[in-house]
Amino acid sequence: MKHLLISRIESLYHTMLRIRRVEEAIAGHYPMQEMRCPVHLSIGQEAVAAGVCAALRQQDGVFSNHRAHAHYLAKGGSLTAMLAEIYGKAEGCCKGIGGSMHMIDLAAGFLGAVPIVGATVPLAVGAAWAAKLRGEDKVITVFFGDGTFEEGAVYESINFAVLHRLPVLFVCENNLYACYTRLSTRQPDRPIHTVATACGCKAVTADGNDALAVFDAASSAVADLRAGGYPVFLECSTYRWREHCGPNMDDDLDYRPKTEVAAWKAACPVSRLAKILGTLDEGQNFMAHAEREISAEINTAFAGALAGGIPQQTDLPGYLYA
Ligand SMILES: Cc1ncc(C[n+]2csc(CCOP(=O)(O)OP(=O)(O)O)c2C)c(N)n1
Ligand SMILES: [Mg+2]
Repeated sequence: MKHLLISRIESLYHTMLRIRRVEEAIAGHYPMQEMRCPVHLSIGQEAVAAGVCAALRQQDGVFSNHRAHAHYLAKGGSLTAMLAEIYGKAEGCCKGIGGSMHMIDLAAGFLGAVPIVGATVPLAVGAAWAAKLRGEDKVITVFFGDGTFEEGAVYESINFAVLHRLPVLFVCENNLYACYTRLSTRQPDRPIHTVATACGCKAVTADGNDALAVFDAASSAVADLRAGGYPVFLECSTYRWREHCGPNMDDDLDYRPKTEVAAWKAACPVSRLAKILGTLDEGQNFMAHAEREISAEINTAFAGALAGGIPQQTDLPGYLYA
């Protein structure tokens, strides 16, 4: 039992550290202006992607949104194909014509990311409906932000999923902001998950900076879904560290209280598990090894992505429905 818990902590730590280092590397390369698409980084929010995806199987499907890198990587999407996509290379996961906000890796069960806020929620419900009709043993997860609750399709989707008892895990990453606007000035004063409960959807919450807590909540939700129960809504509280869109910090803009930013940084999800690992025999070795391994992987993946070619204009009609 103890061994299982340690290997779970190691695996969650590794997933989060990998996401953190990949996104830091993206932020580092961005000023070179070779990445010609916007990037929305999840630094600070890694525990949600890591905890939820650790509760899923390869054949389970995941949908994401504009802030997609963490979900894609946690679900097992190819790092080189993701970087190639961000660099606009033909070898990218969307042939280099989608960019950071259009990620897909069907082999990993990462069914897609779309930047239109709320757009993947109905897609996930449709995928779950298809899975149910086909008798497939899979659950569909969709990650979205607190801002998604300002889109009507989300309410309709939850209603439909409850009505048809579809195997959907709705994961709301409540990071308190949509761009520069605080939740309290955009939505009524009520916990977001109560909207799901009002639609008859089972709802649970988790500390979104605690990967173990997210994993536990997601695991029991997924167990319910697999048993043929109702869809489940999981609200995770978390916080974005960098600017809404782009590689930089934007604390100078003063739209977030400095004390709030500092408190959330002190609750860093990666350091949280590092503290636990630091108390274990071999924990320091594990972390040092993970750093080296991830650094080597990132260097290789950047080199591979940069070596790719650019998409040809003549290929464009091949991706259009006429
Ligand atoms: C329908 C639609 N409206 C507006 C936008 C512009 N936009 C992009 S991201 C975003 C904020 C999303 O906030 P949230 O859902 O909380 O996700 P977060 O960025 O915090 O992860 C907005 C308004 C959009 N992409 N789609
Ligand atoms: Mg948000």
